[in-house]
Amino acid sequence: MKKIFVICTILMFLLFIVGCAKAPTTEQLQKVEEVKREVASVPSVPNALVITTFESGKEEGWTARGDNVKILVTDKEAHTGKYSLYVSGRSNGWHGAQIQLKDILKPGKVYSISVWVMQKSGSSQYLGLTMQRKYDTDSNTQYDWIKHENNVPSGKWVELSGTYEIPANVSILDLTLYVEAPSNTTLDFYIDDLVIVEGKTGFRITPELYELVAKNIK
Ligand SMILES: [Ca+2]
Repeated sequence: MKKIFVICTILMFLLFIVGCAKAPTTEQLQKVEEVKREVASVPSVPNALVITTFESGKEEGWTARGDNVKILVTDKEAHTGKYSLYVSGRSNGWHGAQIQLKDILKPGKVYSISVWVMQKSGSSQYLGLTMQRKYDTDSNTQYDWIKHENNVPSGKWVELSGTYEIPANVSILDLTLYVEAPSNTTLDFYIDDLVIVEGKTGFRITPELYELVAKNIK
């Protein structure tokens, strides 16, 4: 139980420090450094670099992907807490929501990424988590699938997760993580609880864990 409490305390810290950040600015990177120093003293806690829960009421670094696409922090649905990010106005498979990671992730490292998605179309849908990347060694922009799920049921939060490895000795020109719905160009969907940790062992936010954290805040 003590271990769980320590993890929750650190997670609470992460939720407030990193989760409230906006774009990956110098200010955010400084906050990330603060978080890294904090978690370094607890080896069992994953080395979280990015957490977005939308509980700040802001987009937390996410932007719309595609012309006329809209993103909105909403309290109509949430995987945990009160808020999630609602994506609408899509007109292409690759349209969706994205977050820029080029100043946060580093060459020669492997990362585990977890995000939760939900759609309410009334039928199962195909949703994907993809990395748009360009290294100095790439002649063109590349698109790496991290996790694509064919059957995301209507009305149910589903985790998209996987690992992403960046070669050593490259310069990162672009590294944009995004959620898309490749086969349904007009699908609206919701996103919540992105967590990126260094290493191959993933970390996910669950409603149970969130509740535990919420109790510790009081
Ligand atoms: Ca949330």
